[in-house]
Amino acid sequence: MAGLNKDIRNSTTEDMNPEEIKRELLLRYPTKVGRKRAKQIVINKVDDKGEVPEIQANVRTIPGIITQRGCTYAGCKGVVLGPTRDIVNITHGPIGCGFYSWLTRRNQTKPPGPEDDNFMPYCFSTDMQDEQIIFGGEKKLKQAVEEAYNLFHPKAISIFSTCPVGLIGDDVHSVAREMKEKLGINVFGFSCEGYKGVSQSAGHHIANNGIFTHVVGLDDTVQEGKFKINLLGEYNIGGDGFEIDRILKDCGITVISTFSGNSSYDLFANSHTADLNTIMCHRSINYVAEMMEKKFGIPWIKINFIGAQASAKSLRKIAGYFEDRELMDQVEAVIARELPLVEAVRAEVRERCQGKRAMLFVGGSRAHHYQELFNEIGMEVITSGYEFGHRDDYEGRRVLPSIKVDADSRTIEELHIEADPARYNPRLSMAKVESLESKGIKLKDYEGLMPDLESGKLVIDDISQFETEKLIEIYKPDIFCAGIKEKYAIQKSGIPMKQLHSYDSGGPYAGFRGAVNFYREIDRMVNSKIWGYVKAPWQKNPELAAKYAWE
Ligand code: CFM
Repeated sequence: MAGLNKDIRNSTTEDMNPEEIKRELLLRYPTKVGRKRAKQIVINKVDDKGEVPEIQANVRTIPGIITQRGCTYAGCKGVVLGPTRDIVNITHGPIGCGFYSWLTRRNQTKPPGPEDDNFMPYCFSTDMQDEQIIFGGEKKLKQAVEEAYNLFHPKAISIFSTCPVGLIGDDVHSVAREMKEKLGINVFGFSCEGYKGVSQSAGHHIANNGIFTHVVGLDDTVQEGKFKINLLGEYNIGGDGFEIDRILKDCGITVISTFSGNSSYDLFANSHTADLNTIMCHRSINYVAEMMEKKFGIPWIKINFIGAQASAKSLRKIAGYFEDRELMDQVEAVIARELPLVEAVRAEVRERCQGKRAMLFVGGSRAHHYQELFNEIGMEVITSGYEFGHRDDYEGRRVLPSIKVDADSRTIEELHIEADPARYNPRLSMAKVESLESKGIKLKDYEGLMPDLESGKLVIDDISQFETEKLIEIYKPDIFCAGIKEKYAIQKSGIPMKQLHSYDSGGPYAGFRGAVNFYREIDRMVNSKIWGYVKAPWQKNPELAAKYAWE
């Protein structure tokens, strides 16, 4: 416990010095490692212009540190493409990669009818063996694609590369081209080998590039609906997407496609006919929004349906974008209809949760979004951070020009996109853009996590297991939010732990009904007496006493 004086541990957060806590976290590391981590552990400071300090992010995890990050394959196959029900997603690799990325993320789907395909209950893999690793796996991959086609006759098949595929040099793209020709359906591959980037974030980018190149824009059918949007970066974890769809539908807003919760191949193909892209999770999907804007002229705005107030704000923002009186009235009517129940539960729960403290370390967007929900029930977020967010997710998109492109980011292709000669249709004139901005509707903008977190709070990127345990010891939070890798170690220390990736078995937490679910769940967790019993009686009051013989 060198360096940590007793007073820190026994005091409350108010009189804890964040500098001292940061020093304590770094103390155990070798000097060089400590220097590196110091750039990723930042004391937040928000000035009146909303400027925040720089944090280092999206860099390699230091070897030897236990990170909570996932791999590039996970980001591509598991996160972005996985929730699409009618593409046969084949993992080209050893069986473990496919098996452990199968249905663990709780992304739900609902095919419109019994005739519609849903391949989610299946796990497709080439199950690579030594023979393929040594002599090449393309032959087995072709067989797998053909077998899947013969069994299911899907609209599309996609191939995901795992680490060995890149190491042995299998060309998944040429296999995809060949099979596309042979079978007459869309077949496309992803070079998303696990090692390709520093985290799953690289996989998001690769997935965005692939889906944009191979699917978006294939179907020009104009759908009915006055206000047509895409919902980007919403993955229907625990049914979040269903709740958002319910609200949008009641407002009279048509969702052309969601990327990619509850999505289908045809919806992606038609998504370029929407008039607005709304982004929930900026980290995983901003590339698609940018490319759609360049190619088809569709503007994008950031929205957030986590939190009742945030949901109301997002609906108003969408209505504001369309500048339509009727839509604005309908949005207000929906908000007025939904809020009374939310408010009633919030008031009840707030009484019991007020002043309690949460720590949030999740992915690349939820560590930010969920602060709203905690604040609504009077809880304070005391430290927060992403596993794999980039600087823009922390500090806001204004820092984009100053982000250095390092060797690790260069391994991921930046597509060169130009306006589509026939289909580019800028939805907004310059005058309209200005009028929207004057009303506070900023296009292509994301503020990031740090401006919304109080000054003086620690922001930690790619938190390690050691740092997690240390922080828990120091802060003794009332709840810790992260994922399955952290869950049991935290619970063993007597702190309730809520998974904000899979939601444990709960959800939805988005939208208005989701907010009610979340308030109740957190209330149950932070006010449960069970955590007081984690220490066995003999750990608290030893029953055996003894004396040395000579005493
Ligand atoms: Fe976006 Fe996600 Fe997240 Fe993410 Fe994820 Fe997830 Fe997440 Mo887990 S796409 S960045 S790669 S909001 S799987 S649904 S919960 S880490 S904060």
